[in-house]
Amino acid sequence: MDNLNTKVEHSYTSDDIQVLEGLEAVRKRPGMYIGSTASRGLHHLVWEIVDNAVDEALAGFADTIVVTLEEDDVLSVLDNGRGIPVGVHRTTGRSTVETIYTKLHSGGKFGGGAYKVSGGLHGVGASVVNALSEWLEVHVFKDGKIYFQRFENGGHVTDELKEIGNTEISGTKVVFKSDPLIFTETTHYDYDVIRERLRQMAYLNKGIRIELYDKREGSEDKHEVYYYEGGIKEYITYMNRNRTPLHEEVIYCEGIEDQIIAEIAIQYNDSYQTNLYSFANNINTQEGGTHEEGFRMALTRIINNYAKSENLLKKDDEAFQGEDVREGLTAIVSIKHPDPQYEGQTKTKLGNSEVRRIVSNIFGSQLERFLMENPETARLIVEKASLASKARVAAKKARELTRRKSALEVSSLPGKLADCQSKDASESEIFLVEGNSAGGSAKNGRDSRFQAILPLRGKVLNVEKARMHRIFENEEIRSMLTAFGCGIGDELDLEKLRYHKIVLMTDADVDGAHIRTLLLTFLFRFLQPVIEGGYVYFAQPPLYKVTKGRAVHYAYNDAQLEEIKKELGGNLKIDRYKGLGEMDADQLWETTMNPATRTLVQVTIDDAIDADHVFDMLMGDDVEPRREFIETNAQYVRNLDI
Ligand code: TSJ
Repeated sequence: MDNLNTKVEHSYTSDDIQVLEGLEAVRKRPGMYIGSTASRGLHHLVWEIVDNAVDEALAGFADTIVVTLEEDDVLSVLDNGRGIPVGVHRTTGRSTVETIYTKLHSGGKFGGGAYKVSGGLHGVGASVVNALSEWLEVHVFKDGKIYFQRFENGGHVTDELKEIGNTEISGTKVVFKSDPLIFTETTHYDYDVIRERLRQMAYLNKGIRIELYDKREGSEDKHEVYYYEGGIKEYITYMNRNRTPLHEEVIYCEGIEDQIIAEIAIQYNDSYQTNLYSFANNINTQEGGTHEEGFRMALTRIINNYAKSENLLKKDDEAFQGEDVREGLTAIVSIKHPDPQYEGQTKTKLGNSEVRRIVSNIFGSQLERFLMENPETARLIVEKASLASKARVAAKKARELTRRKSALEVSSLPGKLADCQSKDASESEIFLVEGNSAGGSAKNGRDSRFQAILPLRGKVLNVEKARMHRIFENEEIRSMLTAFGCGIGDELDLEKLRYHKIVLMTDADVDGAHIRTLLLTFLFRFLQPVIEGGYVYFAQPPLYKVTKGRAVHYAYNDAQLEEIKKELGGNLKIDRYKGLGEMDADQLWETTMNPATRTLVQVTIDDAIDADHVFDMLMGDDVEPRREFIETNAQYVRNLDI
């Protein structure tokens, strides 16, 4: 009993000695009970006491908990519940209050069958707090009376539970001062740490009001009140506060089966991350476990079923994988279990196997119903999963291609490439030209010292537009990658890029816009640094040829055409170019390729997220946004290089 101060006058029975031996064990090895004796362990004392009050609220007998940081590192917790029973405890012959505070692991085993949520990870019992306190006082407000008991020096009873007055309220108040002999590093409570945890507790336990007061000197009387009628539903809104949700309403499901309460709340946002948090008995299960597994299973199953039954999956689309339906998802899975089992490295993985099925059933059936009743939201979710699925397949192909990169590297330059003489990338340009006839003009018209031409067959590309993985089987794409020489994906190396100007030279018609879109899409997804490096340009071929006698003028847009018409008066021959192929080599050089007279528009992307958005839109099944993009892609266009 070396650690126990025995100055308290009291005659011990054999029971007492047993009791004190229990508490002594806690003082000898506090780390075994509260993890550490540093700040973290100190705060565990607070969670422990608060958990008891939360249990009373969860049992339906309290709705308010008040936590107060007092002077001299004293902490108090008050609830408005029934008050701890004050009668004599059957097995100990002592009051229940005294029993809870002096018997190890007595938590949950008194008072008869109340639903108890604490006693989980750090639910070590009020007796542990008592054992590690310099002093601890309990007030019980019950049946019009106030009862009081005080413990000192690690759990020594100073006197038995006594009635000390009358009251109109009911509840339990615990005040304690942690023992500086144990918490040698610090006994100072961190307001922010306590505030964060109490807010989380309020989110996780809907309808409970939790107040926090800081009465310490210099604390400016800080004060918080947390109360969330919607519980984790509101938690999701809070978590997504800086994101853009895909649907307004948070999807919330709850149920109880075999005494296990499950609550799930989800909302999708326009990002690509997954934020999944799970809790068991208000403890964050960072390593996941059976409740998360049940959730994931149901989410994947229900969204796939829904997509299939509503014919939202095309017939050769593969089923969504888990990661597809979790992209952009913020989710909370919270369960309450009378006997939770924890596993894993940090004992934060829920192990109870029955929970898998229970969460899956509760969430699955309610999500299914939600999707049926909210087809608009359901459609958005399925579309999001569909894009994620396509991106996953494409990324896989890209990785495979990267692995075969060496094969690509050694392979000689593509036969269709008319390369330039210069080996200096900084002065070299490559024109990606749609169609063979335009390719011919470009080859003949170019300055071969620094201009390379790669003709692409647009039709082939066009047909495959929605199938990213086919793109890597596509000869045209492979030719481009070989010509660029910089690799792709993780292994992309701009140092190896063979041309510092990649010029997309396409017709000014719908087909041209399509191939341009497709090329951009491909570049966005797989060669983003090349765009960001400012290496990608659009050529600007003229739309009109205006001939007056022997003089030829070119107009690049309708406004210019009007100007030229005004300037030159009547008797003009105006030809509208339908494609690059209508120009001969000299015209193409003069109007579009000659650095002295041409206009190039540099393509830039401010950030990858915007680019992804554009990609999604381009790759989506909706024709309309894709068309709009083509019309307004000047948004992504910055410098003019004239
Ligand atoms: F345990 C504790 F001391 F840490 C603690 C317990 C601390 C605080 C702040 C509150 C509580 C607590 C315990 N609040 N409310 C209760 N309720 C009971 O202990 C209780 C009351 C009545 C009955 C009953 O069956 O009538 C059963 C119980 C468990």
